[in-house]
Amino acid sequence: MKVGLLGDMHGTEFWLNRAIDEFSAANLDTVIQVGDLGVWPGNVAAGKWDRVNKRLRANGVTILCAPGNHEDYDQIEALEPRDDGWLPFRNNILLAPRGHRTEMGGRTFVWLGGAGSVDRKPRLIADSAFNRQREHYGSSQRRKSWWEQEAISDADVARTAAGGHADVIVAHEAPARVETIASRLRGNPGGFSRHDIEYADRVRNKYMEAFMAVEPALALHGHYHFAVNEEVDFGSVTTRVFGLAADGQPSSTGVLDLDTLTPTFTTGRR
Ligand SMILES: [Mn+2]
Repeated sequence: MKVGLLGDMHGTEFWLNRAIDEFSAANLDTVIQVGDLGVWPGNVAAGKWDRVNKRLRANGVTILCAPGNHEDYDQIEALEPRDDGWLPFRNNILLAPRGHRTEMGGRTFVWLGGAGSVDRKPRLIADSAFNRQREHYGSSQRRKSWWEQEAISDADVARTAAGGHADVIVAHEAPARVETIASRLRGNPGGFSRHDIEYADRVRNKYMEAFMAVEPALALHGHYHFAVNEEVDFGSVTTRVFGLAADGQPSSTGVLDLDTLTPTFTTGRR
C-alpha cells in the first residue's frame, strides 16, 4: 500500500490543486499532510476549503493532517470528533487530534500536530496594529494570525506517549539533533528574536519527549520548508527523519510505501 505525502501548503489553493491532481494521477487515495495546511478564519478561507474538498471528493482523495503552527486552533477546537477520533474539517480533510492513533497498511501511526512559531512576536505586533486600525474605523472584524494552542502541552505529550511505540509519527515539528536541519538553522538565518527561538525550542523539546516515548522507525514532518531525508541515531532507536518542502517547491510532495516503510519525494526533479 502506498499513500501520498504533502508538505506545508499555507492555504495556497493553486498548489493544493496541483498536488491533488498529482496524487490522483498516481492512484493514491490517502494523503498525509504534515501541517500548516491553512486552516484560517473567515469566509474567504471557508469557501476555498469547500472548493478544495469538492476537488478531493471528485478525485476520491482524502487528506489526513497533523495541524501545524499557523492554523486557526479556535476553529479546530470547535470541530466535533468523529467516532474514530478524526476531526472532520471537511468530509475529505480530516485533522488529527494530538496523540491520535491509526493503522494503515499494517503500520501503526501516532499523530502529533503543533509547533512553536519563531515569528510569534512580529505576528502579534502586526495583528494588534491591524486591529487598532480596524477599531479606529469602527470595524468589528479582528485579525488573528497567532494561536497559543500551537504549542505542544504536557497533556499532548502524555496522550502521545500513552500508546507507546508506533511505526510512524506524523507531526509538524521534527526531532532535535537532525544535521540537515541544524546546519540550515545555524546562525539564525531568519533573523528571528532570541525570545521566540527559545520559545520554539521549548515546544520542540515537548515534541522530543513524546518522540522518545514512541521510538518510531519513521518521523514525517513539515514546518522547516526544506527537504529532509536523514537516518538519525537517537540512542534507543534509529529513525528515518523525512521532512517535506512547502508551497509546491521541489520535494513538497512524496509517496510513502507502507510495505517497506520507505518515503520518497515525487517532485525532486522540478
Ligand atoms: Mn509552515
